[in-house]
Amino acid sequence: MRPLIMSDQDDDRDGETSVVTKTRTKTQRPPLYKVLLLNDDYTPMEFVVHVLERFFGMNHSQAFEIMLTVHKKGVAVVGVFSFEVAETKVAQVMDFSRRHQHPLQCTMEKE
Ligand code: TYC
Repeated sequence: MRPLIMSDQDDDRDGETSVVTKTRTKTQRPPLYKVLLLNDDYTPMEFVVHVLERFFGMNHSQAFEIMLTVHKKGVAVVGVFSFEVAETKVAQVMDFSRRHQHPLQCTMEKE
């Protein structure tokens, strides 16, 4: 047995005092945006299916299903993206539809 002395707990032989601080950096997730496709009475169903395949990477049966949802309910979320990607998708769909003279509308909203 020997007596408990300071150096057992605190090896402070140089006489300096050190303070350890831990910073917890909160990582902010970037906001996400839903891209919505809207129904109308004139755009052909096959055109909408093609848009969903071409710009949203859906296979034919997924695209057909989502197109029917929009047709029946008026609107559906077709994807969730960062602001820049959502903005690009909306612009691509609107431009493609306009060039084919269809009134198909696509919008985005913050999730
Ligand atoms: N309602 C259209 C029709 O009957 C089809 C359609 C589906 C149009 C989805 C737009 O986003 C849309 N031809």
